[in-house]
Amino acid sequence: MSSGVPTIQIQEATASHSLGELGKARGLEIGCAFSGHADARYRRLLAHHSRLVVPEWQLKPRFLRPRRVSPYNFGPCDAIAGFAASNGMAFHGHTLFWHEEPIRWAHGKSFERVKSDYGGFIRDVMHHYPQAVSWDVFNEIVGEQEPLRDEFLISTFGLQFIDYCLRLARENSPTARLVINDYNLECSSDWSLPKQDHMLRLLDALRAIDSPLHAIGIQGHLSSVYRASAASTVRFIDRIADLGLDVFISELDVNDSTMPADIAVRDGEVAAYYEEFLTAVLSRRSVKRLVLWGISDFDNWIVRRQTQEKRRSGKARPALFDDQLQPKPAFDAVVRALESAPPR
Ligand code: 9MR
Repeated sequence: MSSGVPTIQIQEATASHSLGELGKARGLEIGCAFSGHADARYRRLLAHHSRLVVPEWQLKPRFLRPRRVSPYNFGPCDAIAGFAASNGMAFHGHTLFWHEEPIRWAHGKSFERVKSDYGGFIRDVMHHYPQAVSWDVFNEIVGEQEPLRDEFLISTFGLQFIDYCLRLARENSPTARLVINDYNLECSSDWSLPKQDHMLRLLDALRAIDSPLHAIGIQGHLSSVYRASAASTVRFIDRIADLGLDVFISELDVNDSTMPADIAVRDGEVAAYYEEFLTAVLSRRSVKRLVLWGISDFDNWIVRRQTQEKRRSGKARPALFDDQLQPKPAFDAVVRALESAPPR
């Protein structure tokens, strides 16, 4: 991608199609989450396929500043942003708010206090990464059972807080695309279905007060236990598009926890899952970005056993490339889905 990238050897999987180029030809931005892993071959693989980098955890509020008195820990994320820049890749800010790793020191009791503490945090972080083309201003604020997640700032200050952060984000980066990102929006289980409505209700409310927002991130952690519904996701995407918003498939992977142990069968099922889901959602022109939550099994949160899904057997094989960085059937499946996507 950049002139600094060494020549790629034939046996390296990177010599094949570039997902980033395939996507670009269709107006679709292809990105990958990145842990900052130092391996040079892995970095080349990422640089070859991805046009956008998302730090996997190094930009999360509690990682950046666990205590009020802590200095900002920008170093690890700076290294990832530097990798992106030196390879001509864009950088996405994930995330300014996350219930799972909150910064309690910014949980003021009064809204004025929240504005100064949480608002100050948002300002500092956005000023540190002016190159970010987009921000997950909020990650995971909609509930399955309840319209908004029961989290201190959200349940205390509600829409006022969400609107405040979005406006502040726009003020600090007028050109960045602002995103609300969430999981299970693609899930077909009965218990998860209300989540789509909860998101649409939130979007209606934000629209009524003219909050700045550009896209909804549908994470797309496709599970073998709780199957995704491509059809329901497409209907949901259309409703988001009706509101004038873009959609990012923002954290795509396939959790193979209950798939057969036989590797060929498992890889085939993983590939089919990617292909079915992607072919359906990419048929919608409002889907403008696709981010893989790890391009390879070599460095992957599911392989690292950071998920809650219990494994029935075998080592996880959730990504497009294996732990030797060789392409799997899932890679060809994603290529086919990209090739069949209409231009946008
Ligand atoms: O993949 C990420 C993992 O390495 C981190 O340990 C974890 C906690 O910071 O977050 C994971 O990424 C999550 C993302 O930020 C939000 N959606 C769910 C992702 C998987 O848990």
